[in-house]
Amino acid sequence: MRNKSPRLKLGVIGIGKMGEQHARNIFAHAARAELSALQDLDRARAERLAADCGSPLVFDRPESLIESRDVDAVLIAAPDATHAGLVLACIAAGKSVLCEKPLATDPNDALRVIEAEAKAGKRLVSLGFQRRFDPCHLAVKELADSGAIGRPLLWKGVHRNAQPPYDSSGAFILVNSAGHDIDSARWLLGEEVLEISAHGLRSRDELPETSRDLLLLQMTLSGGRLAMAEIYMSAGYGYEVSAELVGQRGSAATAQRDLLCLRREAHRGTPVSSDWTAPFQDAYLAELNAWIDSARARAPFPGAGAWDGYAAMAASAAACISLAEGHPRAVELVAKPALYL
Ligand code: ISE
Repeated sequence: MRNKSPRLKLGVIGIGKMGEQHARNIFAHAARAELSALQDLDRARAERLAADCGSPLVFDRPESLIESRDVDAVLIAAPDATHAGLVLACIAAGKSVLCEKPLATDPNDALRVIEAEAKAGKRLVSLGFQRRFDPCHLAVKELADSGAIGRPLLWKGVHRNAQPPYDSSGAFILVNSAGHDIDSARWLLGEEVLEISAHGLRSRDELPETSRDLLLLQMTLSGGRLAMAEIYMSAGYGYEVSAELVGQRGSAATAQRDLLCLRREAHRGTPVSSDWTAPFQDAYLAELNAWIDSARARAPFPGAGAWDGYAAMAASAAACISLAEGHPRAVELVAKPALYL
């Protein structure tokens, strides 16, 4: 039976691939919330989605959606460069916000967000690092936290897209996509990234000269532990993400949740989707409902917050410098405000 208390009215800003998935998830799966507003630069696109999702209000400007009395909380899935400004507007309006990664495209903009949230004195900002809600990643964390592999020493990650989402430059990939891997290492090891090095290559001649669509990150963390990630945006065969914690007595790695094994023409194996949202649909739903419940209860969100978005952005920015200059780069973080301790 539906909870009698009023459902949270959610507005979604930006209805590209991820924003549309979030809007449809709210409409179809959010038990304690309703899709009340949409905004996109392409109004016709917003109106088509609205017609599919219970006819929520459609706004021309994101600020109008944020300020609307018909919106209690905001989900931001607009282009990366708009995230920090829109999050600041949500903080100013006193509204909970789930911002898709990255929090910002520059560490100073991310810093402005944590300063504004700290000044507001309440945790309004949540980040869309959905791997923290993925059952496989959660199983790895639970096993490692139990001591079953001894002290975790090394985080290893693989992040492969079938093809670059928008841009194959190293800087774009490090800011747009690598934040997931940096956050996964920080979260699973429970430490900050102190130093990062990035190396990259262009995987194929048909990509622009500036492409660095295959990247290797190496990180040293605050407790002396290590992390490394392969980030390959032109893997071709499909989309795959994995994480492994290597400990003193063993390792714990995410498994691929395969639905079937295909046997055909002397081949036996499992199909791999090229759609980067498909493997994480469970995680997106868990993240969404956890955010809704935290916003309704004005309780801390169990996933990533503004500090995590800032820390990931600071590491991404240092990785961009490392990639350009060819040597490891220190990750500079401000002292953590009391709000995040
Ligand atoms: C995309 O923006 C995402 O957020 C996906 O989770 C990530 O795996 C992909 O590489 C990004 O382009």
